Amino acid sequence: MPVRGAEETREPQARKGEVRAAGYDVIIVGAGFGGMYMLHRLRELGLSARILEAATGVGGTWYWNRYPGARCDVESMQYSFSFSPALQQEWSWSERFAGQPEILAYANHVADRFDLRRDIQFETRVTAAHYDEETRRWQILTNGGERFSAQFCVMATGCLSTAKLPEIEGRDSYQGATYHTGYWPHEGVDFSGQRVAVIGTGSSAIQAIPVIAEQAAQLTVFQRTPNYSIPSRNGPMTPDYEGSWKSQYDVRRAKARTMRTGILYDASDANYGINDVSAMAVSDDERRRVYEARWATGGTSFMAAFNDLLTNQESNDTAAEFVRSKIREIVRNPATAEILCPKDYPIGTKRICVDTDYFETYNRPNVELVDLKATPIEAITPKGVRTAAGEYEFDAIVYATGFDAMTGTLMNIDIRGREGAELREQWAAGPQTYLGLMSAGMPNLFMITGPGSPSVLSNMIVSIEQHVDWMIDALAHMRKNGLETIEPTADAQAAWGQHVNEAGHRTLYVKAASWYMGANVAGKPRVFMPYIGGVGTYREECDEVAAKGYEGFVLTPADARAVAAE
Ligand code: NA7
Repeated sequence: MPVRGAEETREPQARKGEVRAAGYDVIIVGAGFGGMYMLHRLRELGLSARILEAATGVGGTWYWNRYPGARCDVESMQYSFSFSPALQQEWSWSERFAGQPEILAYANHVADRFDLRRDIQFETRVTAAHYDEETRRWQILTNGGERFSAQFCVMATGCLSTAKLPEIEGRDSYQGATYHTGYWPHEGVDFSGQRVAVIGTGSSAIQAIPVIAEQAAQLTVFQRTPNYSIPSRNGPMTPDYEGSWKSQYDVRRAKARTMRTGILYDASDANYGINDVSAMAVSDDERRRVYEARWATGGTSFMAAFNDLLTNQESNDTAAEFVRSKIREIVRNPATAEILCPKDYPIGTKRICVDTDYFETYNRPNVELVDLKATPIEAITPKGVRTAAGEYEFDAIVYATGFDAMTGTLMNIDIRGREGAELREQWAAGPQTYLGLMSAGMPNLFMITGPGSPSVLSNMIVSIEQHVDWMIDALAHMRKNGLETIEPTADAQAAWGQHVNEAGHRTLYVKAASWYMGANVAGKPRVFMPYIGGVGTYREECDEVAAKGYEGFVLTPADARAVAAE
């Protein structure tokens, strides 16, 4: 059966004794930006689709990550959908970098504006997806025991959606309140008058710490690895800035899609804020001037100060040293400043952080920093945290300890393809994908921003739109040509995996024990999971594959079974 239209029957024939599953052309897992855009485009194509979403609302990562200070580090004018000219004109952002509540409001606006909710089933967690070779359909199971059947299954499950608590002895014995930044209570938390611990100093902690410090009586930060962080210089959106984007959105969005990260760091600059010069090609004074200017502008554009910061150790050292000099300038206590200075991995190889008053917060009298390298945590106790230096008592512990990134959520679903082969087993040594879009042996199972695509190294919304558009084109092609299944060949997948790996190893990224490398989860294979080739290059690679008749994929005609059966 080819890709069917909405007008055709939805219900697959139930086999004898089998509970009949609700049938769709496509089941989408997740109602974040990826899932919502996919649903919208599928409707345009005339396919029936349903989103299954564990949360009570849309927004994905912005639904869950409600910790104080949560904010996007891509500018709002760019961290937004481009597919609808009307949407991008009518929505107004209040700040240069929007906070979580505003991004969640935007996600809800998108859901309402495109009437998406009627095809979203909330509070429904997908626990299994099994491919039935006989019917050539995915059988999808949920935590509520519901069953769905679909010709296609799209995993829009996000890259950072499985929060990770640290494996510390005695964690469950603690009697105070505990929170994880990735599962923050909807009603918020009032830390007034409390002694609060924050464990972890990644992006989430760096955003949360200055805000919690203002409220709590005492804040103690437990740091294992210091992070490089650049001030965001966030501020209110100005009518001029908004107007300059809205009047040139088409041109600017088109350009952004060709950039390495999918972001224009400075839309008014001839080179879009990328300084295409080696850090070693300029004098010490000039280099310092460039870094000072980037520091003053703020945000992740700091890493575009020179063109080899992520490939040349010597160049990287100059940027790292500049940031350390800033930390030493800002933090008044020299011993605390030294603990906050990252020294043992290149800048940018763990995700560069962007903050508002992070280092300044350590000048507050109610904030203390504990260096876990010097005094490791021995246990969580009923009253607090015990390190090699003694016990600290707290009213609340905030775990800002990150995620089982990029693969965790997919590996938690029991996904089985042809001959019952399990994704978990196939990915045991690291994720195996072709273009980060599909995995061999899993026909008609797509991943939005899967491992092996630029994903977390890019503006996620740019990457989401590109993936969804590619998938929609593939489905339209299948429909037009009477094709029923699509899946990558093992050879194409292996070659892509090698390409992703080689690209990663040409950079300094592989020198850091980061979540990009799976290093934050015990036993997880150390593989550089995202594709560093760049959003623009990657788009060309995907388009070329499609132009060559979906090179590296096997597409099966609807009547192949009849032929095979004869
Ligand atoms: P991250 O960036 O993974 O940060 C987690 C932090 O928690 C990091 O500082 C870790 O130290 C620390 N951590 C983890 N386990 C422990 C234990 N057992 N003891 C002490 N400290 C620990 O997660 P975030 O949520 O901040 O950010 C994730 C992404 O979300 C971010 O990059 C943005 O893309 C949005 P470590 O570095 O492992 O020594």
